[in-house]
Amino acid sequence: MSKRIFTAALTGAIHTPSMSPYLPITPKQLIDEAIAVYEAGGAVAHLHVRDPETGLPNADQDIFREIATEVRKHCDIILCTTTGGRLGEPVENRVRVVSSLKPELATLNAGSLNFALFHVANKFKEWKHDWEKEYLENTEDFIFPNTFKTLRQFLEIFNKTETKPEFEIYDVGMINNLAFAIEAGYTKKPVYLQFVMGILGGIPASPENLVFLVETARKAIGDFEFSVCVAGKTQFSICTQSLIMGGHARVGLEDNLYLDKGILAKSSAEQVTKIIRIARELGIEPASPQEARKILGLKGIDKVNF
Ligand code: KMH
Ligand code: ZN
Repeated sequence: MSKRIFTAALTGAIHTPSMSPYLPITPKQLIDEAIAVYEAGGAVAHLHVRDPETGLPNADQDIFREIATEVRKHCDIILCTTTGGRLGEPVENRVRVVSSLKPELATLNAGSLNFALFHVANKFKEWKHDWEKEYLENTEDFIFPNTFKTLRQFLEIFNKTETKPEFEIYDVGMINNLAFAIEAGYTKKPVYLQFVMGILGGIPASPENLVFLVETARKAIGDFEFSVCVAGKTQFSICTQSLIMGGHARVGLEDNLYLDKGILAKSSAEQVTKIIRIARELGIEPASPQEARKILGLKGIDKVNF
């Protein structure tokens, strides 16, 4: 039986509170979501934090710690903390969560891109908070900075804390960046890649492009574990393709607010339940957090600092 890792990205920094009443904002909501994802069969919860009053994504270390500590009391789900943070968060703030919590797994964005969400702003008429419209519109001119220097400096910290990087690959050239980082000795194989498809500014989400990404990475890197996440409505179909290709899958409200056409997901756990139902039809079972730790070669929950 082939076991795969199902990750849920709980809240992210892309969607804003006006887009869905179900987007988790407060520490309590994020804690409940992580536990619900575990109960639905998810092995990993990808975590961003937000200001509990305004919903603005931030990098508040106390909130990260509160959530991680509380989730750990209830279950052994792997927490994959973001080092992407809010769009526009200074680079040093983004990586602080790795130094302080020493998580088993954290994202590491493998290249820079014009991370664009401005085209989404005009789909909404009413905003709950002042910041939302401008936050989205400003991305017309926003470069999400992940230079070679950032890559090197972040990896020095990851190596110290024995945190496994989940390399976020938004476009094919970023595979090259990662191959360079391995060659230069910044990080060691086997690496774990998250192909992020469908962000404006990155690679479009299509079956052909996923094949292209995986094949390019095989040539440049050799062996690796990979997962796929998709912004928007092809989330479930491309995640299914990833499973068929031997990969893992990430769902969650960070990437897609819907469960089906026109139906908002009430939680990331609902999306986890759906993708696991599809997986089982294909003879694929979800890996438990302990099995996921083995697959990814993680240091173990006893070595985190929370
Ligand atoms: N917040 C976005 C800029 C990550 O978590 O590292 C990208 C992101 C990736 O969410
Ligand atoms: Zn994220």
